[in-house]
Amino acid sequence: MRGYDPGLMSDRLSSIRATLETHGQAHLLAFYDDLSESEKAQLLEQLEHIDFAGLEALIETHVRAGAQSEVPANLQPAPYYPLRGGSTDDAVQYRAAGGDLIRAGKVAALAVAGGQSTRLGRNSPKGTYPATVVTGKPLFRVLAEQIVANQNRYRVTIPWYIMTSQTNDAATRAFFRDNNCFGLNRRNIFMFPQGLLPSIDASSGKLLLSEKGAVAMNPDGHGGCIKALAASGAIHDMVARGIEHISYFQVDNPLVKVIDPQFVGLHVAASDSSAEMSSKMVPKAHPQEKVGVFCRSDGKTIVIEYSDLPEQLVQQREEAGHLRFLAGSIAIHMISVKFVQKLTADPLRQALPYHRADKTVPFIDPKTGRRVEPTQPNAVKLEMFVFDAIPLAKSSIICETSRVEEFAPIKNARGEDSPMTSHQLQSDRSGAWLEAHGVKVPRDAEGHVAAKIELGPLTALTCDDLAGIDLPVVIQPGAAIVL
Ligand code: UD2
Repeated sequence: MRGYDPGLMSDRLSSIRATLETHGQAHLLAFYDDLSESEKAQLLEQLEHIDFAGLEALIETHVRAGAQSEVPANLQPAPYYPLRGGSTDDAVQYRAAGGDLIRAGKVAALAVAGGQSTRLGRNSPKGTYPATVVTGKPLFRVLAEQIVANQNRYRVTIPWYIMTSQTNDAATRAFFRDNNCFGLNRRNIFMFPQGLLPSIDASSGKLLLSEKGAVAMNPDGHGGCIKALAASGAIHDMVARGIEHISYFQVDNPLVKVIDPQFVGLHVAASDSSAEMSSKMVPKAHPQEKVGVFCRSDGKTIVIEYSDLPEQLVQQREEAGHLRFLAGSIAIHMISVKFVQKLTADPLRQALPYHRADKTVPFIDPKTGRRVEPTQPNAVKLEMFVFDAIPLAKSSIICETSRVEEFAPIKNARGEDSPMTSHQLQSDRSGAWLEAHGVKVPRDAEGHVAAKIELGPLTALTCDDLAGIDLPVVIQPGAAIVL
C-alpha cells in the first residue's frame, strides 16, 4: 500500500469519485468520511483495482439483462477415445511418449484449490480435508505423495503450482509449512491466489459493500487460473524451468492421477490433438449427475455445465440404451504453456466468458449503514470456468477413463460425492489392484469391496507397481488395511 500523503489521497479520492459517478457506483464512498486513515487508504486501493468500465458492460448483460449461459441449439455428443486396456499398441505408444516428456522435465502439475470446505461443514482450505479411508490423509498430502512418487520414478523435478484464493491462501501456505511440504522441496511449489470480482446486487446492478470501507468480492472461478497463471508469474516460472505442458486437476479428487503418462502422450501425440488442451471423461453414472457434459457444436468441442444442459438432452438415450450425452467432465485436463500464453497475450482481453451465479451475500446498506443478512439469493457473482478454454483450442481431444480408477471427489457432507462415496471408490480401486495380483478381496452383493483398503501413492502409483510387493493373501470382510 502507498504511504499516507493527504494531498495525494485527496487527488486519488476525486479521481475515483468521478469514476464511480460515471458508472453509477458512488454509494461505495457513502461512509468514506467515517473511516480511519488506514481504512480510507485500503478502500481507495481496492476501488482503484476494479475495472469499472469493463464491469458496467458485464452488469448490463449478466445482471440487468439477466443473461444466463447460452446453450447452442445444434449440440451433438462429443467423440472421445474410448477406454481400452493399457496394453494395446496405442496405449503403450502414448504412454512412452508421455513418459519421455515427463522424464525430460517438461510437465508440471496444477491444482485448483481456491475453495473452502464449506459444503463439508468446515471453514478451512478444501485441500486440508481428511480424505483417505483408514489414516485420513488430507487431500494435499495424497496429491503431494503422488508428485514425490512420480519424481522418484522419472528422476526429475515436477513443479507443483497451486491456485489458492484470498480467503485460503495464508491457511494453505501455513498447512504446507506445518507439514514440511509433505516431503517436497518448497522451491518447487508455487502458490498463487486467484483473482477476485465484485459481488453485484441482483436487482439494482450496484456493487455491494461488505464493510463500510470494503467492497464485497468473490473469487473469479477456477477458470480464473488462466489469467492468474500469467499475472502471478507462474507461467514465467514454467518457461524458465522448461515446462511445456500442465497437468490440471481439482484438489477435491483423491483418486486423480496427478501425472498420467498415457494422457500426456495422447495430448501431445494424437493426430487430432493440437496439444493445447485435452480432457478426460467418465460415462455419467446417471442423467442428473453433477458433471459438465462434453458436446460438439460448430466443429468445436465444448463443455455444457450440468445445470445448463436442456432436460430433453439430459434424458436422451441411444438405441443401445445408454445416455446420448454421456461424456461427463471430471475436470482433469492437459493444458500447454503456449496455449495459456496465447489466451493471456492481451491483458486487456478477457480470456474466458463469465457465468452468472446467484448467491446470498451479506452487505452494508449504503443508506442506513446497517448490516443486512439476506436469507434469499440477493447478489450475482461472476465466475469463469476453465473448460471454456477448450473451444479456443484448434483441436481438442477427450479420452475416457474409469470412474473407479480416477474419480472419487469429496464435495458434500452426505450423499453423492461425499467422504462416504469417495472412501468406497478408493477401497474399490485398491481392492481391484490387489485382486489383479491374486489377493482374495471381500466384496458385497453389489460388487463393492467390503473392507477399508488404503493404498498410498508411495506404495503404488499404478496397479502394476504392486508386482514384487509383499501382499496379504486374503483380506477379511470389514478389515481396515493400509499398504
Ligand atoms: C465441477 C465442474 C463439474 C464437474 C465437477 C467434477 C464446473 C462449473 N463444474 O463442479 O462440471 O467437472 O467439478 O468434480 O466446473 N475452485 C477454485 N476457485 C473457484 C471455484 C472453484 O479454485 O473460484 C476449485 C475448488 O477448490 C474445487 C474445484 O475448483 O477444487 C471445483 O469447484 P466446485 O466444487 O465448485 O465445482 P463443482 O463441484 O460444482
